[in-house]
Amino acid sequence: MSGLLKKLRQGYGKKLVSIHAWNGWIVLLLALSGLVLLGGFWRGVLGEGRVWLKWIHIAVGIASVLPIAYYLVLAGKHWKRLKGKPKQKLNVYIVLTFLFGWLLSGVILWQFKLAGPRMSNVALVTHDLLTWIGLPYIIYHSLSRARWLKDSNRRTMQLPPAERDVYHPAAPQPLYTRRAFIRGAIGAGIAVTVGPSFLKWFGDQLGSVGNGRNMEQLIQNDSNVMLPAPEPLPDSAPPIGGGAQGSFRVYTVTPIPSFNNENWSMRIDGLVDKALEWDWDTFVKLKRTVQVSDFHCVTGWSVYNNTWEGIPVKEILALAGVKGKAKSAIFYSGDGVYTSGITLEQLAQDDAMIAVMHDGKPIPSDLGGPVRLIMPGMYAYKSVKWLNRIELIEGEHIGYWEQRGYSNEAWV
Ligand SMILES: Nc1nc2c(c(=O)[nH]1)N[C@H]1C(S)=C(S)[C@@H](COP(=O)(O)O)O[C@H]1N2
Ligand SMILES: [Mo]
Repeated sequence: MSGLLKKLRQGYGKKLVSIHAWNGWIVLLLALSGLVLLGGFWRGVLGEGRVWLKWIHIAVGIASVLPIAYYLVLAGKHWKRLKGKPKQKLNVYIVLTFLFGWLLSGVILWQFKLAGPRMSNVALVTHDLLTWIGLPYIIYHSLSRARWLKDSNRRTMQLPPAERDVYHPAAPQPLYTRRAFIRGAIGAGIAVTVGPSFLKWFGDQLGSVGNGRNMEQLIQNDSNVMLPAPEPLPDSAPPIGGGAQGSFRVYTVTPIPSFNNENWSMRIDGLVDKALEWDWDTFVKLKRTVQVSDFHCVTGWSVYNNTWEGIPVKEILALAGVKGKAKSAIFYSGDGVYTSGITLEQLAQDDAMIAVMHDGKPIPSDLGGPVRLIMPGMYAYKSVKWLNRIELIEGEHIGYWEQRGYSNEAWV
């Protein structure tokens, strides 16, 4: 072992440089893939590619252990060389903290099923937070140390390169070097570019912790006009769940559709005794029930204690009468694109619900209102938003995300 360590440590200066370069490329790759995975815009564009990209991100993330471990082997010597350079030491600590934090939270997100929803939630927020702070830091770090900047500094200082780090009482000390100015400009540029999105993200996180401010915004933003508004049952207002905890991330693969009494309807057809269709007037009169359940997205976030009010899927199936041949149902979204398939066996769950209200209020358009499917036992990609049709079929249906790599069995 010590023989190997010795070998690894030989010529460490060059090795440090190459570790630094490798690490830089890995961070760049992870940053690009990570930002694309995060961005709502790319969800729709990428489709199936998103699942691939996620695996690339995970694989590169795991591979990032190698340069970190190699650095740790050389760290002792590096540390000696940094003697008397507290700023550079601090930089090493900061970068290592980010790398370890990303790695640890990333592994939890990768193994979210083992970690459970609460751990994954914390890991996701940590991963995002580290990215918001760490990425600008690293961009600043690499830009402000780029060779062209060093060269420009040398010209400013008018000192031979070998002496530029030496305290030199005779040399004039300019108040603002050209390098300091360019660094300041880079820092300001990054702050202006990243700042607003960071503040928005940060606000969303705060809103999700306490008073559900986030939800109020979603309700204000509601572009549906469904009349009459559904009257909440006593169990919904106030919600027996005590109010949802956490915030929904608005996911959609299409522009968000808007509905009103004219363009909205609900239908059940396929292998049923009689196909049925409701307009809003008749649909709001169907008997509803209330349930409290948690909502888990497969990407790691959850919203707890949702009080949903709606029609149990069972009741709708019973109204139409399911033919013996039928094995599963396709749930269609009014966005015209999104679907998900669920077997009748799975739909026998009491809590499978066609939801009309959340915490005593109509479901806003961003969250899939006026009507969305809720399958509390399953990951939320089964919970089709803007639900407008149920079709009973003989076989199995592979839905939108299921075609793109998500498991058709989605039990949490
Ligand atoms: N029509 C439609 N339904 C959908 C989706 C979608 O993109 N379009 N995304 C699914 C996924 S992956 C999740 S996690 C939840 C998110 O629900 P929310 O946007 O209300 O938070 O909706 C599910 N239902
Ligand atoms: Mo999801």
